[in-house]
Amino acid sequence: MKPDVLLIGPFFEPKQRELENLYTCHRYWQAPDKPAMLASLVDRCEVIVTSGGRGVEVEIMQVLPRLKLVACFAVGVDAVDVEWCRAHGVAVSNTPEVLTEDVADMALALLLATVRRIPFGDRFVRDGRWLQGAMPLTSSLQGKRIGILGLGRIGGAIARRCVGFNTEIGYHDPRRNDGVDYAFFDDPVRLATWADVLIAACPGGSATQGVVSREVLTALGSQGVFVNIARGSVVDQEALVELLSSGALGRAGLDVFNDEPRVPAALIALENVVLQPHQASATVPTRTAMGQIVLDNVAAYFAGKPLVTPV
Ligand code: 8YV
Repeated sequence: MKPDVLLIGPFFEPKQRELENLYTCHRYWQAPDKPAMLASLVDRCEVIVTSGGRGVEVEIMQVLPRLKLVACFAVGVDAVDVEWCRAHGVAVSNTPEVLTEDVADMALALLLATVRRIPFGDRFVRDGRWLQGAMPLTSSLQGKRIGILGLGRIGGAIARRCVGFNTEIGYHDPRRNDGVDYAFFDDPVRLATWADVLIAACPGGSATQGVVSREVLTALGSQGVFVNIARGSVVDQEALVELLSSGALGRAGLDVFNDEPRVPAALIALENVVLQPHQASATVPTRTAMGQIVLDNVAAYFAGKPLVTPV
């Protein structure tokens, strides 16, 4: 008898298939009668697997008294109530490190695409407008001040790349890092006032909800660039759209949004933004490695061994 696993939503298909070969997986998102599926698992489901975007509701976890592990296909576990899990003896695992470099690459890709107007230039060539004259000049990244919000693994990898682009680096983080010589700012508004570019690289969740506030975006200013590869929740999205529309904020490169995959029409209409559909970790090698970590954590749990990457 293979152990049961409740799969809340789909994840990287080849690794999901491996999981489904090893365990009796119950596809929650496809269940026509979800309460009936949960009821059938009450006395036997010890493991939930879910993606970062989907997470899992407390209402689901609390009907599974034997639940012991929520294995998350993501580094960010803000869609899982980790406090609730802790209080109820449920471990949570994530997929750190393997995605750091790809996510940092996306931050730089969005930054360059935004500052140098790469999508605009691409359309300019395709639409035949080059034949009528040269594309307008863009601003430059050279010598700019980059403010990084959250100097964890991903923020650190972004900073290392920014050094190679001849920029100056500052950061705000709850913890000052004495191992680096980037300028530290004890407050996001002060960081944004100093910076030409603000990159959000902090975790999502209640602690960072709206940390990129209207005040922060206003401080970044009409020539400022905002890049978000963190979570939509870290920014006041309404203020972001408003300030980009009025020109009070210069440009933005966004991989993440509130209420994905829905992106406000007002944002889509803007020419001064570059948009991505939450793609930062979405490469085949990284998603393969993330999926393997999910499998390793589930295997460790059923083997009675310590989890590979507990949160
Ligand atoms: C994934 C992510 O896109 O790891 C994270 O926290 O945001 C991404 O890698 C997503 O969570 C996969 O479901």
